[in-house]
Amino acid sequence: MAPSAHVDTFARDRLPPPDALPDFVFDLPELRFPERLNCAADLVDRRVAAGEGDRSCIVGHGVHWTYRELQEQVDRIAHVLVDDLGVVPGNRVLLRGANSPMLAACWLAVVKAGGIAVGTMPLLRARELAVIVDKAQVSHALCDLRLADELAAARPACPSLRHVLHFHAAELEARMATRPARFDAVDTAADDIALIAFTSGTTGVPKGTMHFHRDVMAACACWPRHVLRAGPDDVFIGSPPLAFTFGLGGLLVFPLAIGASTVLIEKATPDALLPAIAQFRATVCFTAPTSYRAMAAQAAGHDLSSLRKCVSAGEALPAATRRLWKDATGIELIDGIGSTELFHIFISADEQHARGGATGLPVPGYRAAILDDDGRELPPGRVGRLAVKGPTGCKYLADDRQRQYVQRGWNLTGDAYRVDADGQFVYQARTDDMIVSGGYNIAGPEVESALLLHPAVAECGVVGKPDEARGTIVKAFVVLRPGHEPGEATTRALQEFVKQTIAPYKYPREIEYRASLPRTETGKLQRFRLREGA
Ligand code: 3UK
Repeated sequence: MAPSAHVDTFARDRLPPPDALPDFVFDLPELRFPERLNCAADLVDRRVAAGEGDRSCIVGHGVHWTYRELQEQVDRIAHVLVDDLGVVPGNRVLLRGANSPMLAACWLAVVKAGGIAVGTMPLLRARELAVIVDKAQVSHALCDLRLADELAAARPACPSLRHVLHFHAAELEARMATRPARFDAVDTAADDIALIAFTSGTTGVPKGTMHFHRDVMAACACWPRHVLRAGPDDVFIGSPPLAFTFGLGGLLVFPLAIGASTVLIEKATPDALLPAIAQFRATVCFTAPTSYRAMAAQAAGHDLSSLRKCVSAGEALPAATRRLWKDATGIELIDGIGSTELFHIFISADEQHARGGATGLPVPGYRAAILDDDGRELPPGRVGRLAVKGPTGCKYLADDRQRQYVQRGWNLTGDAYRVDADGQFVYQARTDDMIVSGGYNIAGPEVESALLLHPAVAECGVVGKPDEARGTIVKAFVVLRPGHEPGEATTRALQEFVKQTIAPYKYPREIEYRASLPRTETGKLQRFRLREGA
């Protein structure tokens, strides 16, 4: 290993022990990295040095920066961090804000200065922020002024947090104006930690996943290059927060890696995303399956002619949603499963390989297998635990759950999957979401996919409900489309429809109607909350 540039070795000292690390495989020529690498410098400075500084880079929040302009913002922020706030390589710097060009510049500045960026979801409350600050022993924070309150409320519980600086017409910009426009990137080792991304953690303390500078560049070399295949003239847009690695990759790191441009909008609900695609002539869109479903219903009123590639991730893409989007826009969705632990997508299908109901094939650079409970590889057709390895992998910050996620060198994502004869990986459910009813194994998402084919269903969630006679029954929570009424007749129609679509024993014995379903900020259905309500 090349010598670390980190003066503060807190994170490095808390990497998992060698025997708890996943296997790392680098079997593509583009996965050979130099010993010293600063991913922020690689993404921004290299482009400017290559004479492409005038290319359009980041748009949003009333600004439009070229690569050269972004570089200047990043360098001034890096100077503020180092000269004014005393950030040393290895310090954890918390970032808080909705997606915006400034938030992106702050991320790049922290990483360029050798710090470790700790992104946080905009909706987090003081209590949740305090847990993250404590776990990562965060020393500094850059925070959007409009989100200052919760962080301020957290501070009494955050003794490690010495400096908070606000941005967006605030102190950070005032200080930037006094600092030099050029900053030399800290000469980090390729395996110095660049970021800690916390998992959304539906239960328990969130896990901090650590990623090296090398991991960020490895992610760029795999899925974007081999599956997405966007180009320098593409304009990226989407909804996932930069604090979520789906958003960090799709809306910042991947476009910069190819010299493309990215639109960072603060509010990216389906209603807001559609007009933004038209306004910015966006060509590549990243969002979650439910967002595509909602946008498909309204697509006709918007000019989406600029769009050419649409990526769905975060949860399983139902075949019905793929069809709706194709009918509305003519575009075949690119589905991909990724995780915070692996940084980004590792199984996916491009437009040519897309097949309704299947996620796709292992992304070049990654290997995937289906294992039984004893870790033995299962043949095609059998449902088991999804296992993955590649150039990136799980490295939790001081967390015993490392030995659950990583076993025998494989990353176990917690998903039940099956491989079909054609090699396509087919999602079943989260392993702990499989419903066992009347002796049958039923995957909730399969029942959801069937319900979504019915024209009355806008959204739905299917869980197991404890039942005296059967142990567990299949229960569906359904949001109806406008013009459809809840009631006995609708319930019977939906049940009959499911029985006609998939094996009859999987039909929901109980259906409850809701105005909306509980979702995380990353677009995932919170099944545990539905189960509590069942
Ligand atoms: C589920 C999917 C079926 C699956 C993520 C792309 O979602 C991301 O990261 P998280 O850590 O969650 C990981 C889990 O989410 N999942 C994600 N995508 C799919 N299930 N089909 C999909 N296409 O349970 C997985 O284990 O929040 C996604 C890129 C980066 C990410 N961090």
